[in-house]
Amino acid sequence: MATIAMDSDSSASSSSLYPPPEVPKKLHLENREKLIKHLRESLDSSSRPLRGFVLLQGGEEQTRYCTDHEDIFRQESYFAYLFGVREPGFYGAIDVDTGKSILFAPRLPAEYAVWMGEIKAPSYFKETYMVSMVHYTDEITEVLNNQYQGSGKPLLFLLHGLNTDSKNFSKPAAFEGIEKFETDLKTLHPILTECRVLKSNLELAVIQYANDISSEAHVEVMRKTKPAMKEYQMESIFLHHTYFYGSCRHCSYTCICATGDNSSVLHYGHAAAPNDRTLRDGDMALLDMGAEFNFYGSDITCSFPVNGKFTSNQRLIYNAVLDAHDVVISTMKPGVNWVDMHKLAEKTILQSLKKGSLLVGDVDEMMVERLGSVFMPHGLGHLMGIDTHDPGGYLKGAERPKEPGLRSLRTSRDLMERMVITVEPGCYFIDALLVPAMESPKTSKFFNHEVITKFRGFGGVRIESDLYVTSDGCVNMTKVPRKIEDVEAVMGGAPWPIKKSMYENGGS
Ligand SMILES: [Mn+2]
Repeated sequence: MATIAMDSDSSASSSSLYPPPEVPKKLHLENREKLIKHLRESLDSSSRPLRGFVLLQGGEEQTRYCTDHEDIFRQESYFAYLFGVREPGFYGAIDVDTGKSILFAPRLPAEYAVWMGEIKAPSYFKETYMVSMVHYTDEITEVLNNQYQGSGKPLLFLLHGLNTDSKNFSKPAAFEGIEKFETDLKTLHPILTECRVLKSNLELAVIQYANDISSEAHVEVMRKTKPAMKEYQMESIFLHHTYFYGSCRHCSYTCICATGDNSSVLHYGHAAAPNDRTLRDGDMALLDMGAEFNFYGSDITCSFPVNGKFTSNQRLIYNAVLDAHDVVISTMKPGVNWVDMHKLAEKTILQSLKKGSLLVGDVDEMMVERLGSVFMPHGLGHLMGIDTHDPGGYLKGAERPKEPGLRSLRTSRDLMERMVITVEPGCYFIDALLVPAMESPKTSKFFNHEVITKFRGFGGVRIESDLYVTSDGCVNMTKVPRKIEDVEAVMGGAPWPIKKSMYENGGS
């Protein structure tokens, strides 16, 4: 299979990223050490004893409705962060006193070996996941009591807290015999969530691979896209490339493969709009697709004309969004506030729309009336990691902004070194927002009604990259063609990354 990766013919499918790297389980060991350090500091600062166990329950296998069809299991994200366990039905504990980690594996029935394969011994899991010991889930009460050094009932720190994107709560561990323990539902969630916000070097390396393989797959899709294709064929090329070369069995989210007016539907691609339109010459495509590698995700959007050549109207909207994307990235560094970055992106887009004669009047006045949210109703970007919308966007007590556009932001925080965050400005022509704004006495005056009418049905453009914040700036982990000349060159068959000499020689 190695010859596939070696293939240097740029017209055939190939990958320089095959085979995918082995991810060291030390990544999760480091995550556990980081949690215990921060948990101890927190307990110490409130004069509480450094005693008890962090206890998490891993994910369970799910079946389809009443049937026995099992969906492919994907580990619960907090459990994946701390233990990296890929199998369902586990519990995991960490001793706050000693830092020792214990996995509890499900005791599988003998017939498992007939239908599912070898039943692995506890020693296998101990070695694979680099934990101090492994027992069975029916031994939790006994083992934790034996390990406990203090007096009275042992204390369990359980995971309970709000996910500010879904509004769901994480489910605290439950098991037979839990009444024999003291439980604390408050302490763990904010500390563990904050650990996930700032990425380690190993985490960054995994996210970089997810970005590399997804970037390469986006380029592959760009090269193969032609009018008369179906949207799902673009999705299929992406899925094949990331799985075949990158071993990515999961995506970070459902692929959005929107063309024509569909590209103004922000969450297109769901079951009721399943990427099934036929591409027409002259359409823009908006492809938001990201693969997941070893639990960690990527979240990338490319927009391009399906026939490979931008029209002047497509150039105008595309460059408005690209300027916003670029100016935000060049401004990002620790201490910069994310709401300010959102407004910077909005303002940049409004200025371009004014320059292109779609809008008239004073841009600052447009900002006061929140006109930017008519064209970009979603937030500028979000924290990303094991979850596409990684938790920690709103610290305890932090309020969501209330204004249109800003209230869609998944974080209002100041940037910190080692955060991974997406930058995804967009400009869409959504009738449901555009028509009321054009009719409103407050905002009607800003529209050049004659010009903007020509953009009805245009769809939209989004450009999305994944960034990590460094001590004095940020690094773009996404490596896809962005400049119009690069997009057109790659779609015309040029290699990616573009070789400088191509331009010097007057193009391909
Ligand atoms: Mn995103």
